[in-house]
Amino acid sequence: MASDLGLNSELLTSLFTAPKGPEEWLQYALNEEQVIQFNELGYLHGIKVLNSEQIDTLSEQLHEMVDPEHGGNEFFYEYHSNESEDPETAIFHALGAWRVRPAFHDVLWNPAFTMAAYQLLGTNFRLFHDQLFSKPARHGGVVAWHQDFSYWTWTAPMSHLTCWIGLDDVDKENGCMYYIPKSHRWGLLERESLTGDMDAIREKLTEEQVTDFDKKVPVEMKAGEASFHHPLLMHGSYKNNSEKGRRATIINVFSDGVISNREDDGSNAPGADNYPRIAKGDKMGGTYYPLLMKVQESFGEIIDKVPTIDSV
Ligand SMILES: O=C(O)CCC(=O)C(=O)O
Repeated sequence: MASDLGLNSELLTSLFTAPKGPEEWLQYALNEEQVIQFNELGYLHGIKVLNSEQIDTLSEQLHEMVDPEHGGNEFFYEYHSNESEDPETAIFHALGAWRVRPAFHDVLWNPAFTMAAYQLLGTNFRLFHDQLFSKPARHGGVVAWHQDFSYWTWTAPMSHLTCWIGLDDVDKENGCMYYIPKSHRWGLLERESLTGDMDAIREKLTEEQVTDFDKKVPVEMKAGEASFHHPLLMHGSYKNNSEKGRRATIINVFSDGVISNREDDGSNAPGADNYPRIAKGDKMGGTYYPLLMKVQESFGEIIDKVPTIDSV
């Protein structure tokens, strides 16, 4: 019987190490221009967060979890061996790996991620959930254009952030993500099927917004690099027709203090039943929404040296 790694809120391995003091945190800090870019465009990319040992270990453990019979599979919030709606393509998508394999647990406390996330949220924050997306070579499916917050309206207020980390080099050929710069100012739109028609959302957009799709930016990065995006930023990824796989792990977080907006019968929150339950009006917290950043304890003495979304 596998154990639930989510019961631990400390590092389980030596793959990542916690900085020993405030000054050690500074090596991970984004600079002011990067924070300003995130604020203006709604995203930031090419931030190195994993070394080659970390990439290899995460990749091995992802490989184990792709087998649906792997130990610990009962802890996933969602698990789709193939979520693609197109019978010609495939896409593996699962939420909850942090409770199943130690490297995916510990990556949540990776200081290269937590420092940047703190700067882009401006607050202490908690894990909401993680995600795995793997597109096989030659027939990898699409992730249709969407805004992440359209899946999260059962939490409030909107103070969320997504970090996308590549386990492979990603480019236009193997189905990298694309962002629409500044679309985080569009407001919340209805959501469409995640792995169906790539362009379904366009029906809901104004002419000007449709034109903005011409400015879409491919998020090409090396393995081990991360991108960060705002919860309303429009993004998606095309097919992988290349000879290379395209694997990613994603960390979704929210500011400490976000509450549940979920009706107890789940009626206003399709999909929310998959997550550890928090009653409507209660703070999202506890074992399964661990606090990943405690600024005061970590580098409170030098907090002024660290640019954040509120200070730039
Ligand atoms: O990996 C992908 O292609 C999609 C990921 C995504 O939608 C996200 O990180 O929010």
